[in-house]
Amino acid sequence: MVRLEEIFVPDLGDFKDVPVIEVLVREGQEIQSEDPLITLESDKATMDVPSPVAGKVNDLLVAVGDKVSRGDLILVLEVESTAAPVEHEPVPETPADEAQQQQLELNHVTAAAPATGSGTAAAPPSTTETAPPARQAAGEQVEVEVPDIGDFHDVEIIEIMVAPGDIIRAEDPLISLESDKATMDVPAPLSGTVTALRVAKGDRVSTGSPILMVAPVGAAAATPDAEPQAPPAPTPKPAAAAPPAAATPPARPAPAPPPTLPPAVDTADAAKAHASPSVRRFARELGVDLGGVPGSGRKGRIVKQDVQAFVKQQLARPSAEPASAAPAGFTLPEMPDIDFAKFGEVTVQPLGRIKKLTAASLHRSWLHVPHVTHHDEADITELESFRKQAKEDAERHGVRLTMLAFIMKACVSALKQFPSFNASLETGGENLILKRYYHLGIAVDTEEGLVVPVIRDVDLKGVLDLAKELGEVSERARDKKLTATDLQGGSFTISSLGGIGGTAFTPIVNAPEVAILGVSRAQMKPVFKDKDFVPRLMLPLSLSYDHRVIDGAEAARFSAFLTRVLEDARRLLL
Ligand code: CAO
Repeated sequence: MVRLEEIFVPDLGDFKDVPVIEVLVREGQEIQSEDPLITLESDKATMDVPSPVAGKVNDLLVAVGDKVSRGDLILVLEVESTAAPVEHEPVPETPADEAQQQQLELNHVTAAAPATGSGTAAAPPSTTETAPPARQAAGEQVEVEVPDIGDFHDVEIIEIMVAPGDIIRAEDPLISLESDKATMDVPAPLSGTVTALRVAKGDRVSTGSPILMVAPVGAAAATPDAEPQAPPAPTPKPAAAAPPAAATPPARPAPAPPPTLPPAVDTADAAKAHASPSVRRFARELGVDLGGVPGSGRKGRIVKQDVQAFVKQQLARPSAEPASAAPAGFTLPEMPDIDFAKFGEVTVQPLGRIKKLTAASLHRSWLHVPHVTHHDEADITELESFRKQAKEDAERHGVRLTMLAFIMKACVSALKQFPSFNASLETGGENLILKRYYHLGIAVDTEEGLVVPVIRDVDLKGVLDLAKELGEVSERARDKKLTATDLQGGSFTISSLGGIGGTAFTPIVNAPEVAILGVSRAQMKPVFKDKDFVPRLMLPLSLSYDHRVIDGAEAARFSAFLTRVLEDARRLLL
């Protein structure tokens, strides 16, 4: 048995004729208590109107653009007749659909008071949504903290998705953190209104750092003259799910991945876009960068329909249109989901955590960085004969002296000569950040996948010390003993496949670095020298670079310099 409940606009304080900027439900949809029904936007605040009861939308009576005031009918809900009775508030007379009135008994229920900024009504505080890491603070507010992010410390906040006055729902992303290896969103542990931010973009946070204050649903933004309203049925919410850690073997069990959030579409323009958390989430689900979506709401606010229209427009584009003509930030259409078992036997092998994190970070670099790879060869005949002589001596000291240690030193010489290769592009593309340190990332192949530990201060260390550290760090990588610190702070990366084989490849820049050196297997080759072909040991080098920062000619000069240093090891002493 069901009964029908009419849901009215609750007390909006002094506000009247407030435009509906979003309708968040449709007819036939099952909704839960507290689900937002519509979003209103006054001159002063944006407010979601939540449902006071669970049920199925029977009749939707408002549309985007309508103007509503207290007591206006929003929709009619089919509610289980066994559902707990809801506190009623007297509402102005509003005729419901007469035919329905004849069929079923109608109850009048006012939606829970929206949590808003100043000047609106508020409901009694709810204490049901204070699960960690949201901590109950003074009065009715809750402090939300960074959840357990594993071994990561001082992780940079690259985006703040909410502002004071925003109404958020549990699981809405609050902030984005970026470590060297991963971007992770911190979701809201509860629904409510953001009352204050405790962080700013660019701040660095760790597990337990305060992020913001929230007035939980039903407890928000009380004003001295506020009238109490019937709160929605309390629904305990889970604690914020911990975001994934970066590609480092965990010293303790890995934190749970974020619930269902797709990867962030995190451009600077998206961060600036004027949109509610629910619209941001909707855009994320579709992979749309809000930075490219024109807003039709007041003051250019982006509403859900704008995102839908944007997607339709993109899908309608002729397929022959070049990708470069796409608006900035629009992400690629999804690949079709194919059932390969239709064509033959298959085995499904789950990807490990490192593989998944590496995939995300490589894909991000590939999409953000315009790559060019410059190929070259260095004559390392002399250097290799020197290495062989020194190798035995090194072995007596327990050190395996491979060519890579020399290549690291040679790279530092080249980076000093060409500082723009030891740099990062500032977000926004206005400045280049030149690094005065020489911390080299070394790609290490492990059973779990690729990891890139960083060897620090390569300029200050000798070749033997570097060879020793290289051996230790690659062993720790393979034994899953790297710490988060081992993976951070690189300024340039080397990926050497020389021990395996190959003549050339195109390494992907380890963004936000701007260049990476790929090393393939050295080979004896006939080289024309002084009117004769002579056998020389040639080392193939593949330098990939960010073309926004480095020109082709600069890359060719860097590469030529590097090969000269490798050809004459004495230059390493300079
Ligand atoms: N040409 C010829 N021989 C080479 C060589 C080269 N360019 N580089 C290494 N070798 C030789 C070494 O000298 C060593 O031989 P000896 O034992 O006779 O001295 C042998 O190959 C094995 O070397 P290695 O690979 O174990 O050691 P390394 O210091 O050269 O490299 C490391 C260390 C950790 C970089 C490497 O083991 C590794 O993991 N490489 C894979 C990196 C990777 O996966 N990159 C792809 C990333 S996608 O862009």
